[in-house]
Amino acid sequence: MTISLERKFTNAIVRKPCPDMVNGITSANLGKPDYSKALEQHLQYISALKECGLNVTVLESLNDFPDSTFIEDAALCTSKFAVITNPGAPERNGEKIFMHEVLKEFFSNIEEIYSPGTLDAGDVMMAGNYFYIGISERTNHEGAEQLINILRKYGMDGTKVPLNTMLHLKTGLSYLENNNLLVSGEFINNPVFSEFSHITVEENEAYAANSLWVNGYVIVPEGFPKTKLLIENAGYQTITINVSEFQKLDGGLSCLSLRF
Ligand code: CIR
Repeated sequence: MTISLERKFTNAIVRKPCPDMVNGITSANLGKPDYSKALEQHLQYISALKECGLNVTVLESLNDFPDSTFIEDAALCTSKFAVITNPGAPERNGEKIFMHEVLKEFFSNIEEIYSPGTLDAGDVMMAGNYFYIGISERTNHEGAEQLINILRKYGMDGTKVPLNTMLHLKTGLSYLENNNLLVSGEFINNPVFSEFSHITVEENEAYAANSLWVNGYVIVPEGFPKTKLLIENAGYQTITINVSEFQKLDGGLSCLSLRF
């Protein structure tokens, strides 16, 4: 099921990286991030979100959680409610504790995912009122089913998408609104996404499959010219930023913020 309504975001929440981010979880084999470069890149990211018209709330870093700058995984924000997730990596699970305080400033309806359900919101792709939920090493069936039940309470719905190799669903997919789906790797031929119009990312630019639509703009990671051109040819204005230090931790553009 696809919906072509284009949404408009007004807010973003980001979390400043902490010095211990250099010890974040990774499978990337790109070396350790440079903290001062990461701070600079994070400021560029905030500027890009502002350029797209968002009010950006910047949260203080959480020193005990190296991956907490990837705030997208700890909460899901929709037009009607927010969900505090139950992150699937044990060393990241405690990030959820800090989300209620933050979200209550913006949402009167706050839901939660409970154990044994686990869910990282990097596994959740929103397309209008319909949500695709990756079943991954971080998100289990129980967590996804809890989310689907929450969605139904608010007149929304969703479906599960088992992953093979990707870390998160949105590692390999980005919804660019207007029925356009940026798609890579294992998702290219997945029939679940066949109703979307595909913009297919080449294997050697796979990281750019996590580009970020915000209010008609698409923020694209620096260094992936073919994908940038494909997105521009589909009619979008792009903003390019360097997020190399976050890529070293398997993190992409969407992971670095909550948008609503
Ligand atoms: C992790 O492994 O959890 C972090 N190093 C990267 C999280 C990236 N988040 C995302 O794709 N939503």
